[in-house]
Amino acid sequence: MKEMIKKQKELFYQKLREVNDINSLEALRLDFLSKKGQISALMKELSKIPNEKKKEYGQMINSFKQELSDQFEGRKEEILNLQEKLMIENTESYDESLPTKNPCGSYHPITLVQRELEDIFESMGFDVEDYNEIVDDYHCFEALNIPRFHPARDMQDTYYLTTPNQLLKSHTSAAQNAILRKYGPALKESGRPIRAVFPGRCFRNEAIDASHENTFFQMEGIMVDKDISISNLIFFMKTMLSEVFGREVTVRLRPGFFPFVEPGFELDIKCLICGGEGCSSCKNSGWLELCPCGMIHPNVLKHGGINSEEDPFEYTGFAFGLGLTRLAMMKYGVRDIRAFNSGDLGTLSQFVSR
Ligand code: FA5
Repeated sequence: MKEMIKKQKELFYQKLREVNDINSLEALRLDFLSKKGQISALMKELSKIPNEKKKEYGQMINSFKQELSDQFEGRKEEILNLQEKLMIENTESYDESLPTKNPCGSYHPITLVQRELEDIFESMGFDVEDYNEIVDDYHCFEALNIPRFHPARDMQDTYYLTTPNQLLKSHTSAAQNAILRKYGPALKESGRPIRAVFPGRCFRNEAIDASHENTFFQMEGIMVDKDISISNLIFFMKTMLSEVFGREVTVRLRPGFFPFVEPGFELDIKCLICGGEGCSSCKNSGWLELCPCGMIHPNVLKHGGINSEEDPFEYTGFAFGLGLTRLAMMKYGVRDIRAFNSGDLGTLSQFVSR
């Protein structure tokens, strides 16, 4: 019996060495491990030997069977790995320098316009500042000369939080007081003018249409120094617009009321979608309100700690609140403001800053 098992083992290993593919491995497995295979034949031989030897030989056959199973599994894995390697070497050639099929991310058009504007203003000596999206009533309204119950609050239908006095920023002007307080000391001590822009996301409970969103971006800017006048304001607005559009654009300045500026203006841009003919983007008026602005109201400068009671006009300044989302519409020819918050990559990934 021992001799028979030894011979079968030798035969098995000899045949296993010759096996190179999965089909012949399977044939070998059936030859040894199937019901009619060599192991079953050895088991049948077991019935012919004396009882006292049956246990010993039975264990030998079983451990041989286990050895075969392990060998089959090992060889199967080797063959599959080899096949995969050959497939990669022979058929799966690839060129590392080709562009990937996975599309790369791109900047949102508003981010592109915002960064371009930041560069323009930085080149004119402005600091770029950031501010919270949740603000309090004082910064959003009171510090801007809009006391509680003043009708001007109705101009912005605001999202109030359940926490008392807290709201989602309805305009970037809410940061004016913090900026005045931050840069005021340097203005007074070393005469460094306050020049800052502060972009941010704004929220209003708007009736949404092609040019109104409930979540949109503005970029606020202020400049405060001695003898700042409307001429300075107009100069900076013109420079900013011609830089960002890369050409002259037609604008108009008309009186506008905002409690935090005096005098106040509306700066409109001739609609670049229809060329002033009238379309849904400009509500058929040919013009789009883009950048209200004006001379900072003395009360705002007082709240910001800039001027004293004794000399309320020692320093003067201008402020503007550019509609960044609308600017992106005009710059990129986007007819409907809703495209910006749509998450539609087909639309949003096609813009590149010049
Ligand atoms: C303001 O928010 C003032 N804080 C701006 C300001 C700053 C005036 C400093 C004077 C001095 P207004 O509500 O008009 O003003 O908004 C300013 C600009 O933001 C608008 O001209 C427009 O371009 C944009 N804007 C306003 N509401 C929306 C909206 N719902 N969707 C998209 N853009 C809007």
